[in-house]
Amino acid sequence: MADLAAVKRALAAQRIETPSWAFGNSGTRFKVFAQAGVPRTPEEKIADAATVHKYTGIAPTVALHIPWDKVDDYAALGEYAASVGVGIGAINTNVFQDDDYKLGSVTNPDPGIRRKATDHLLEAVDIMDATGSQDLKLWFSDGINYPGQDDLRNRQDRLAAALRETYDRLGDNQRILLEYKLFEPAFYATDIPDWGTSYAHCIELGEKATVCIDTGHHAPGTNIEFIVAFLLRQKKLGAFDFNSRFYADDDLMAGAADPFQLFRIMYEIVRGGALDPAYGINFMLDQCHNIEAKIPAIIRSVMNIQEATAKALLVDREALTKAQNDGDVLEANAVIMDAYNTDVRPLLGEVRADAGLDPNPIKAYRESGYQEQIVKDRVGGEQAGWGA
Ligand code: AOS
Ligand code: ZN
Ligand code: ZN
Repeated sequence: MADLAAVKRALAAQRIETPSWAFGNSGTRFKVFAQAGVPRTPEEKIADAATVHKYTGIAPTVALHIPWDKVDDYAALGEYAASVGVGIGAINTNVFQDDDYKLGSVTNPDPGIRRKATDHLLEAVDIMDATGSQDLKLWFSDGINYPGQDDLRNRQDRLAAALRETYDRLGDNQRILLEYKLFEPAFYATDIPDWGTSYAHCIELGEKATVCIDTGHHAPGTNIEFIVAFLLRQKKLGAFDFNSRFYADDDLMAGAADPFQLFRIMYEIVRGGALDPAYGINFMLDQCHNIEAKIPAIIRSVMNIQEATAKALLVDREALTKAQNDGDVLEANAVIMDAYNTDVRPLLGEVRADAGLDPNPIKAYRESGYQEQIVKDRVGGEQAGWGA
Protein backbone atom coordinates (compact mmCIF):
# COMPACT_ATOMS: atom_id res chain seq x y z
CA MET A 1 0.00 0.00 0.00
CA ALA A 2 1.17 3.51 -0.80
CA ASP A 3 1.85 5.73 2.24
CA LEU A 4 -1.13 8.12 2.24
CA ALA A 5 0.58 10.87 4.21
CA ALA A 6 3.48 10.84 1.72
CA VAL A 7 1.03 10.88 -1.19
CA LYS A 8 -0.68 13.95 0.27
CA ARG A 9 2.63 15.72 0.82
CA ALA A 10 3.68 15.03 -2.76
CA LEU A 11 0.36 16.35 -4.08
CA ALA A 12 0.57 19.49 -1.95
CA ALA A 13 4.07 20.16 -3.30
CA GLN A 14 3.18 19.59 -6.98
CA ARG A 15 3.60 22.59 -9.32
CA ILE A 16 2.04 23.29 -12.73
CA GLU A 17 2.81 26.34 -14.88
CA THR A 18 0.04 28.01 -16.85
CA PRO A 19 0.51 29.61 -20.31
CA SER A 20 -0.36 33.28 -20.75
CA TRP A 21 -1.70 32.59 -24.24
CA ALA A 22 -4.35 30.20 -22.96
CA PHE A 23 -6.18 33.12 -21.34
CA GLY A 24 -6.55 35.02 -24.60
CA ASN A 25 -8.84 34.43 -27.53
CA SER A 26 -7.84 31.57 -29.77
CA GLY A 27 -9.34 29.45 -32.47
CA THR A 28 -8.64 27.46 -35.56
CA ARG A 29 -7.85 28.70 -39.05
CA PHE A 30 -11.62 28.61 -39.62
CA LYS A 31 -12.80 30.89 -36.83
CA VAL A 32 -11.82 32.57 -33.61
CA PHE A 33 -14.84 32.78 -31.30
CA ALA A 34 -14.14 35.86 -29.18
CA GLN A 35 -15.13 35.66 -25.52
CA ALA A 36 -16.15 38.51 -23.26
CA GLY A 37 -13.73 39.43 -20.50
CA VAL A 38 -10.55 38.03 -22.03
CA PRO A 39 -7.34 39.88 -21.15
CA ARG A 40 -6.27 42.95 -23.13
CA THR A 41 -2.77 43.15 -21.71
CA PRO A 42 -0.02 40.89 -20.34
CA GLU A 43 -0.94 42.14 -16.86
CA GLU A 44 -4.53 40.95 -17.30
CA LYS A 45 -3.32 37.53 -18.43
CA ILE A 46 -1.13 37.36 -15.35
CA ALA A 47 -4.10 38.34 -13.17
CA ASP A 48 -6.06 35.43 -14.66
CA ALA A 49 -3.14 33.07 -14.02
CA ALA A 50 -3.07 34.29 -10.41
CA THR A 51 -6.77 33.45 -10.19
CA VAL A 52 -6.09 29.89 -11.34
CA HIS A 53 -3.42 29.66 -8.65
CA LYS A 54 -5.76 31.10 -6.05
CA TYR A 55 -8.26 28.28 -6.52
CA THR A 56 -5.89 25.37 -7.24
CA GLY A 57 -2.97 26.30 -4.99
CA ILE A 58 -0.49 24.55 -7.26
CA ALA A 59 -0.07 26.88 -10.25
CA PRO A 60 2.21 29.64 -8.93
CA THR A 61 3.94 30.55 -12.21
CA VAL A 62 2.85 31.71 -15.64
CA ALA A 63 4.78 31.31 -18.89
CA LEU A 64 5.06 34.28 -21.24
CA HIS A 65 5.19 34.30 -25.03
CA ILE A 66 7.22 37.04 -26.73
CA PRO A 67 6.18 39.25 -28.51
CA TRP A 68 2.56 38.42 -27.58
CA ASP A 69 3.41 39.53 -24.04
CA LYS A 70 5.72 42.36 -25.03
CA VAL A 71 6.08 45.19 -22.51
CA ASP A 72 8.59 48.00 -22.08
CA ASP A 73 9.65 47.00 -18.59
CA TYR A 74 9.87 43.27 -17.85
CA ALA A 75 11.23 43.76 -14.35
CA ALA A 76 8.10 45.80 -13.58
CA LEU A 77 5.95 43.04 -15.09
CA GLY A 78 7.69 40.57 -12.78
CA GLU A 79 6.92 42.85 -9.83
CA TYR A 80 3.31 43.10 -10.90
CA ALA A 81 3.12 39.29 -11.09
CA ALA A 82 4.55 38.98 -7.59
CA SER A 83 2.03 41.53 -6.33
CA VAL A 84 -0.87 39.34 -7.49
CA GLY A 85 0.73 36.17 -6.11
CA VAL A 86 2.46 34.49 -9.04
CA GLY A 87 5.90 34.38 -10.63
CA ILE A 88 6.90 34.58 -14.27
CA GLY A 89 8.02 31.22 -15.56
CA ALA A 90 9.33 30.12 -18.93
CA ILE A 91 9.88 32.66 -21.68
CA ASN A 92 8.55 31.29 -24.99
CA THR A 93 10.05 32.60 -28.20
CA ASN A 94 8.12 33.30 -31.36
CA VAL A 95 9.97 32.87 -34.62
CA PHE A 96 6.96 31.70 -36.56
CA GLN A 97 4.73 34.71 -37.19
CA ASP A 98 6.69 37.09 -39.38
CA ASP A 99 6.50 36.95 -43.18
CA ASP A 100 10.28 36.58 -43.08
CA TYR A 101 9.89 33.10 -41.63
CA LYS A 102 8.03 31.57 -44.56
CA LEU A 103 11.02 29.35 -45.39
CA GLY A 104 12.12 28.94 -41.79
CA SER A 105 13.63 30.94 -38.97
CA VAL A 106 16.97 29.68 -37.64
CA THR A 107 17.15 27.16 -40.51
CA ASN A 108 16.22 29.66 -43.24
CA PRO A 109 18.54 29.58 -46.26
CA ASP A 110 18.88 33.38 -45.97
CA PRO A 111 21.58 34.27 -43.42
CA GLY A 112 19.92 37.65 -42.72
CA ILE A 113 16.71 35.95 -41.63
CA ARG A 114 18.66 33.46 -39.54
CA ARG A 115 20.35 36.42 -37.84
CA LYS A 116 16.99 38.06 -37.11
CA ALA A 117 15.60 34.83 -35.63
CA THR A 118 18.66 34.17 -33.50
CA ASP A 119 18.61 37.76 -32.26
CA HIS A 120 15.04 37.17 -31.09
CA LEU A 121 16.21 34.15 -29.10
CA LEU A 122 18.97 36.23 -27.53
CA GLU A 123 16.50 39.00 -26.72
CA ALA A 124 14.40 36.40 -24.91
CA VAL A 125 17.37 35.66 -22.66
CA ASP A 126 17.61 39.40 -21.89
CA ILE A 127 13.96 39.25 -20.87
CA MET A 128 14.70 36.24 -18.66
CA ASP A 129 17.42 38.27 -16.95
CA ALA A 130 14.86 40.98 -16.20
CA THR A 131 12.09 38.66 -15.00
CA GLY A 132 14.34 36.17 -13.22
CA SER A 133 13.05 33.36 -15.42
CA GLN A 134 15.16 30.26 -15.66
CA ASP A 135 13.60 28.61 -18.69
CA LEU A 136 13.95 29.54 -22.34
CA LYS A 137 11.38 27.53 -24.24
CA LEU A 138 12.16 27.05 -27.91
CA TRP A 139 9.72 25.75 -30.44
CA PHE A 140 10.58 26.11 -34.12
CA SER A 141 7.97 25.92 -36.83
CA ASP A 142 10.85 25.33 -39.23
CA GLY A 143 10.55 22.68 -41.86
CA ILE A 144 9.86 22.17 -45.55
CA ASN A 145 6.79 21.19 -47.50
CA TYR A 146 8.33 19.48 -50.51
CA PRO A 147 11.15 17.05 -51.17
CA GLY A 148 14.10 19.03 -52.48
CA GLN A 149 12.77 22.37 -51.22
CA ASP A 150 15.89 22.78 -49.07
CA ASP A 151 18.79 20.66 -47.89
CA LEU A 152 17.75 18.65 -44.83
CA ARG A 153 21.26 18.35 -43.49
CA ASN A 154 22.29 21.97 -44.01
CA ARG A 155 19.21 22.97 -42.08
CA GLN A 156 20.41 20.87 -39.13
CA ASP A 157 23.76 22.69 -39.26
CA ARG A 158 22.00 26.07 -39.25
CA LEU A 159 19.79 25.00 -36.36
CA ALA A 160 22.80 23.79 -34.38
CA ALA A 161 24.60 27.11 -34.93
CA ALA A 162 21.66 29.18 -33.66
CA LEU A 163 21.17 26.90 -30.67
CA ARG A 164 24.88 27.14 -29.83
CA GLU A 165 24.84 30.92 -29.93
CA THR A 166 21.76 31.03 -27.73
CA TYR A 167 23.10 28.43 -25.32
CA ASP A 168 26.33 30.37 -24.89
CA ARG A 169 24.31 33.45 -23.90
CA LEU A 170 22.53 31.64 -21.02
CA GLY A 171 23.28 32.61 -17.44
CA ASP A 172 24.33 30.05 -14.84
CA ASN A 173 20.79 29.33 -13.67
CA GLN A 174 19.16 29.44 -17.08
CA ARG A 175 18.45 26.61 -19.46
CA ILE A 176 16.97 25.78 -22.82
CA LEU A 177 13.83 23.67 -23.10
CA LEU A 178 13.84 22.35 -26.66
CA GLU A 179 10.48 21.30 -28.02
CA TYR A 180 9.90 18.92 -30.92
CA LYS A 181 6.91 18.47 -33.16
CA LEU A 182 6.15 15.83 -35.76
CA PHE A 183 4.50 18.10 -38.29
CA GLU A 184 2.72 21.41 -38.80
CA PRO A 185 3.10 23.99 -40.11
CA ALA A 186 5.61 22.13 -42.29
CA PHE A 187 4.26 18.92 -43.73
CA TYR A 188 7.05 17.07 -45.53
CA ALA A 189 9.88 17.50 -43.02
CA THR A 190 10.09 19.32 -39.71
CA ASP A 191 13.56 20.33 -38.52
CA ILE A 192 12.99 19.03 -34.97
CA PRO A 193 10.36 16.35 -35.59
CA ASP A 194 10.90 14.07 -32.62
CA TRP A 195 12.42 13.65 -29.18
CA GLY A 196 15.51 11.98 -30.62
CA THR A 197 16.40 15.06 -32.68
CA SER A 198 15.78 17.36 -29.74
CA TYR A 199 17.77 15.05 -27.46
CA ALA A 200 20.74 14.92 -29.86
CA HIS A 201 20.87 18.72 -30.10
CA CYS A 202 20.59 18.99 -26.30
CA ILE A 203 23.46 16.52 -25.81
CA GLU A 204 25.59 18.51 -28.25
CA LEU A 205 24.78 21.76 -26.44
CA GLY A 206 25.49 20.66 -22.89
CA GLU A 207 23.86 20.18 -19.54
CA LYS A 208 21.80 23.39 -19.66
CA ALA A 209 19.76 22.07 -22.61
CA THR A 210 16.90 19.66 -22.02
CA VAL A 211 13.98 18.25 -23.97
CA CYS A 212 10.43 19.56 -23.65
CA ILE A 213 7.73 16.99 -24.34
CA ASP A 214 4.56 18.51 -25.75
CA THR A 215 2.05 15.71 -25.37
CA GLY A 216 0.20 16.75 -28.53
CA HIS A 217 3.22 16.57 -30.83
CA HIS A 218 3.46 12.86 -31.61
CA ALA A 219 2.13 10.43 -34.14
CA PRO A 220 -1.08 8.73 -32.98
CA GLY A 221 -0.29 5.71 -30.83
CA THR A 222 3.16 6.91 -29.76
CA ASN A 223 4.11 5.58 -26.34
CA ILE A 224 4.85 8.89 -24.64
CA GLU A 225 5.56 7.34 -21.24
CA PHE A 226 8.43 5.42 -22.81
CA ILE A 227 9.93 8.74 -23.96
CA VAL A 228 9.47 10.07 -20.42
CA ALA A 229 11.20 7.04 -18.89
CA PHE A 230 14.05 7.18 -21.40
CA LEU A 231 14.72 10.89 -21.05
CA LEU A 232 14.55 10.73 -17.25
CA ARG A 233 17.11 7.95 -17.30
CA GLN A 234 19.36 10.20 -19.43
CA LYS A 235 18.64 13.23 -17.20
CA LYS A 236 17.51 15.15 -20.26
CA LEU A 237 13.83 15.74 -19.56
CA GLY A 238 13.34 19.42 -18.70
CA ALA A 239 9.69 20.16 -19.24
CA PHE A 240 6.25 19.21 -20.44
CA ASP A 241 3.78 21.11 -22.52
CA PHE A 242 0.64 19.32 -21.39
CA ASN A 243 -2.47 19.31 -23.52
CA SER A 244 -4.80 16.76 -24.98
CA ARG A 245 -5.47 15.66 -28.50
CA PHE A 246 -7.77 13.43 -30.42
CA TYR A 247 -6.03 13.74 -33.79
CA ALA A 248 -3.04 16.06 -33.93
CA ASP A 249 -1.91 19.20 -32.10
CA ASP A 250 -5.43 19.83 -30.81
CA ASP A 251 -4.31 21.75 -27.69
CA LEU A 252 -7.37 20.68 -25.74
CA MET A 253 -7.56 20.45 -21.95
CA ALA A 254 -4.85 18.17 -20.53
CA GLY A 255 -6.29 14.80 -19.59
CA ALA A 256 -9.56 15.39 -21.40
CA ALA A 257 -9.16 12.97 -24.30
CA ASP A 258 -7.00 10.29 -22.73
CA PRO A 259 -6.73 10.44 -18.94
CA PHE A 260 -5.20 6.96 -18.93
CA GLN A 261 -2.26 8.18 -21.02
CA LEU A 262 -1.77 11.09 -18.64
CA PHE A 263 -1.75 8.65 -15.71
CA ARG A 264 0.86 6.47 -17.45
CA ILE A 265 3.03 9.53 -18.06
CA MET A 266 2.70 10.68 -14.45
CA TYR A 267 3.48 7.17 -13.23
CA GLU A 268 6.85 7.33 -15.04
CA ILE A 269 7.44 10.73 -13.46
CA VAL A 270 6.70 9.35 -10.00
CA ARG A 271 8.70 6.19 -10.72
CA GLY A 272 11.64 8.37 -11.82
CA GLY A 273 11.48 10.51 -8.66
CA ALA A 274 10.86 13.56 -10.82
CA LEU A 275 7.62 14.97 -9.39
CA ASP A 276 9.24 17.05 -6.68
CA PRO A 277 9.81 20.63 -7.94
CA ALA A 278 13.40 20.31 -6.67
CA TYR A 279 14.05 17.79 -9.47
CA GLY A 280 13.63 20.64 -11.91
CA ILE A 281 11.02 19.56 -14.43
CA ASN A 282 8.76 22.39 -15.50
CA PHE A 283 5.26 20.91 -15.84
CA MET A 284 3.64 23.45 -18.12
CA LEU A 285 0.31 23.58 -19.86
CA ASP A 286 0.25 24.51 -23.55
CA GLN A 287 -3.38 24.83 -24.47
CA CYS A 288 -5.90 27.05 -26.19
CA HIS A 289 -9.51 27.19 -25.16
CA ASN A 290 -11.49 27.89 -28.29
CA ILE A 291 -15.08 27.20 -27.29
CA GLU A 292 -15.03 26.78 -23.51
CA ALA A 293 -14.55 29.44 -20.82
CA LYS A 294 -10.83 29.85 -20.38
CA ILE A 295 -10.14 30.24 -16.67
CA PRO A 296 -12.28 27.28 -15.50
CA ALA A 297 -10.86 25.21 -18.39
CA ILE A 298 -7.37 25.87 -17.10
CA ILE A 299 -8.46 25.06 -13.55
CA ARG A 300 -9.95 21.82 -14.91
CA SER A 301 -6.70 21.02 -16.71
CA VAL A 302 -4.67 21.52 -13.53
CA MET A 303 -7.12 19.26 -11.69
CA ASN A 304 -6.88 16.59 -14.40
CA ILE A 305 -3.09 16.51 -14.00
CA GLN A 306 -3.51 16.39 -10.23
CA GLU A 307 -5.89 13.44 -10.51
CA ALA A 308 -3.53 11.55 -12.82
CA THR A 309 -0.68 12.29 -10.42
CA ALA A 310 -2.64 11.14 -7.37
CA LYS A 311 -3.41 7.84 -9.09
CA ALA A 312 0.24 7.46 -10.10
CA LEU A 313 1.29 8.06 -6.50
CA LEU A 314 -1.18 5.40 -5.33
CA VAL A 315 0.43 2.63 -7.38
CA ASP A 316 1.52 -0.06 -4.93
CA ARG A 317 5.16 -0.08 -6.03
CA GLU A 318 6.14 -2.97 -3.79
CA ALA A 319 3.36 -5.19 -5.11
CA LEU A 320 4.19 -4.11 -8.65
CA THR A 321 7.87 -4.94 -8.31
CA LYS A 322 7.02 -8.32 -6.83
CA ALA A 323 4.62 -9.17 -9.62
CA GLN A 324 7.15 -8.00 -12.22
CA ASN A 325 9.95 -10.05 -10.68
CA ASP A 326 7.65 -13.07 -10.41
CA GLY A 327 6.80 -12.68 -14.08
CA ASP A 328 3.15 -12.40 -13.07
CA VAL A 329 1.87 -10.45 -16.05
CA LEU A 330 -1.76 -10.24 -14.96
CA GLU A 331 -1.00 -9.23 -11.39
CA ALA A 332 1.45 -6.52 -12.48
CA ASN A 333 -1.15 -5.08 -14.82
CA ALA A 334 -3.80 -5.36 -12.08
CA VAL A 335 -1.68 -3.31 -9.67
CA ILE A 336 -1.43 -0.51 -12.23
CA MET A 337 -5.14 -0.68 -13.06
CA ASP A 338 -6.18 -0.71 -9.38
CA ALA A 339 -4.41 2.60 -8.90
CA TYR A 340 -5.83 4.04 -12.11
CA ASN A 341 -9.37 2.99 -11.16
CA THR A 342 -9.22 4.63 -7.73
CA ASP A 343 -11.48 7.65 -7.29
CA VAL A 344 -8.94 10.20 -6.04
CA ARG A 345 -11.30 13.15 -5.93
CA PRO A 346 -12.03 12.87 -2.18
CA LEU A 347 -8.29 12.62 -1.47
CA LEU A 348 -7.59 15.75 -3.53
CA GLY A 349 -10.45 17.52 -1.77
CA GLU A 350 -8.66 16.80 1.51
CA VAL A 351 -5.32 18.02 0.16
CA ARG A 352 -6.99 21.28 -0.87
CA ALA A 353 -8.83 21.68 2.42
CA ASP A 354 -5.55 21.09 4.28
CA ALA A 355 -4.07 23.96 2.24
CA GLY A 356 -6.99 26.22 3.18
CA LEU A 357 -8.59 25.94 -0.27
CA ASP A 358 -12.08 25.06 -1.36
CA PRO A 359 -12.13 21.32 -2.16
CA ASN A 360 -13.95 22.16 -5.39
CA PRO A 361 -11.90 24.80 -7.27
CA ILE A 362 -14.25 25.15 -10.23
CA LYS A 363 -17.28 25.74 -8.04
CA ALA A 364 -15.29 28.19 -5.91
CA TYR A 365 -14.22 30.07 -9.04
CA ARG A 366 -17.78 30.18 -10.38
CA GLU A 367 -19.07 31.54 -7.06
CA SER A 368 -16.26 34.09 -6.71
CA GLY A 369 -17.73 36.64 -9.12
CA TYR A 370 -14.34 37.00 -10.90
CA GLN A 371 -15.76 36.06 -14.29
CA GLU A 372 -18.58 38.61 -14.04
CA GLN A 373 -16.09 41.24 -12.92
CA ILE A 374 -13.69 40.76 -15.85
CA VAL A 375 -16.58 40.77 -18.31
CA LYS A 376 -17.62 44.13 -16.84
CA ASP A 377 -14.12 45.61 -16.56
CA ARG A 378 -12.42 44.46 -19.72
CA VAL A 379 -14.28 46.34 -22.36
CA GLY A 380 -12.72 48.24 -25.22
CA GLY A 381 -9.16 48.09 -26.32
CA GLU A 382 -7.55 45.33 -28.27
CA GLN A 383 -8.30 41.95 -26.77
CA ALA A 384 -5.22 39.82 -26.53
CA GLY A 385 -5.32 36.48 -28.19
CA TRP A 386 -3.34 33.72 -29.81
CA GLY A 387 -1.40 35.55 -32.43
CA ALA A 388 -2.28 39.01 -31.15
C1 AOS B 1 3.44 24.69 -31.12
O1 AOS B 1 2.81 23.80 -31.68
C2 AOS B 1 4.04 24.52 -29.84
O2 AOS B 1 3.23 23.68 -29.05
C3 AOS B 1 4.59 25.70 -29.06
O3 AOS B 1 4.78 25.35 -27.72
C4 AOS B 1 3.91 27.03 -29.19
O4 AOS B 1 4.84 28.00 -28.89
C5 AOS B 1 2.72 27.23 -28.27
O5 AOS B 1 1.72 26.35 -28.63
C6 AOS B 1 2.12 28.62 -28.36
O6 AOS B 1 1.61 28.82 -29.63
ZN1 ZN C 1 4.00 23.29 -27.07
ZN1 ZN D 1 1.85 22.52 -30.16
